[in-house]
Amino acid sequence: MTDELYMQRCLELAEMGMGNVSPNPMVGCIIVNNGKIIGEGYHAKFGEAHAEVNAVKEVTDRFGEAASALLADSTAYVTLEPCAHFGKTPPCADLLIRHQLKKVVIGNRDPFSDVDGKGIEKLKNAGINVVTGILDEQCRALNRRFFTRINAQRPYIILKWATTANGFFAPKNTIQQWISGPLSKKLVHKWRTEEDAILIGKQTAIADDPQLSAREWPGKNPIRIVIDRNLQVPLTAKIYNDAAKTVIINEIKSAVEGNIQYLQMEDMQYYLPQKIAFQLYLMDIQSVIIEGGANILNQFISGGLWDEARVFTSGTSWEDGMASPQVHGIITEQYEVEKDKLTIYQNYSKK
Ligand code: AOF
Ligand code: ZN
Repeated sequence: MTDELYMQRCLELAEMGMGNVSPNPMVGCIIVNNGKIIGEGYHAKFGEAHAEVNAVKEVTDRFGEAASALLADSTAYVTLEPCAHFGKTPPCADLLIRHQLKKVVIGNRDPFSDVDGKGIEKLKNAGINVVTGILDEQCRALNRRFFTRINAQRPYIILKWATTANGFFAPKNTIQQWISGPLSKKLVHKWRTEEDAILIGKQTAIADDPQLSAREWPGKNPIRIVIDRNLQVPLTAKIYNDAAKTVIINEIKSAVEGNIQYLQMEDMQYYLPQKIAFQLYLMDIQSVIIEGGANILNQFISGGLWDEARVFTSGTSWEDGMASPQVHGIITEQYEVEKDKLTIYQNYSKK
């Protein structure tokens, strides 16, 4: 039980890297000596120190000369197997071995091929007591984007839309009206800060003329991706006229013009979701939130190419409109956001 409690703390720390470490995983680490946490760390920024390095550093900073004896008598808890490779930083397994930690308790094995058990093996060969699989499921859930990218060679795909109480997604033949309330909008902006990319189709780009930013929540903006096969979104659209980067996937041209990257894709009428998913994987995009329109959402749903669907249902009903997408999955969360009901589905075929 104590192992689980300590791992829970590591998970909290890991989560602090959310939005800043992709395509790396979020990782948290603590060093425990004689029942006391003496150092904590997490992977805070892509390309910078790993969690274990920061946790060990806190111990050496706090305890000076006494640190080496303390570390040699301590247990390290870490949400992910310590790395074994020389990447942007030297191997964390070597660091723990050098400081002669007595025991290392791990959440998940790292699926990345340069590590994938080699970190655990290094620790064991050095005589360190290694325990694995503590809060395995929770650690995997936290890094579901990282695991999906490595195991399925595609980003983690989140679908998001709002529907009226009677199942309409958008009005027919008029501009889009906001269906969900202001707090739901804020929540969506928070979600945008958590993902690498946001994706919409041509219809939504034209009808809503959205900015696709996270302006109502502190954090970074995702890369904007627009699917516009024949380049029909007018150059007056907001996304073409601000400082942020946009990638336009289309059949006509490949070019970079200011902040716009045109990315050419062949035969977009066939296997579009699969092609987009692989293209985003190649771009190191680990997660994407797809916010419409119904056509794009339905293509990803019918292709089975989604992981989570986040659906707002408002209290209002419309007389007519375009039908909302529908998804079948495991409902994992359902709650009220002001007057809206939020339902989160997981794709059960992936379990
Ligand atoms: C750890 N602790 O905190 C993290 C790990 O390019 P690099 O050098 O930053 O290495 C990235 C890989 O290292 C990443 O794909 C994953 O396998 C592992 N991440 N490992 O021991 C950490 N963030
Ligand atoms: Zn590492």
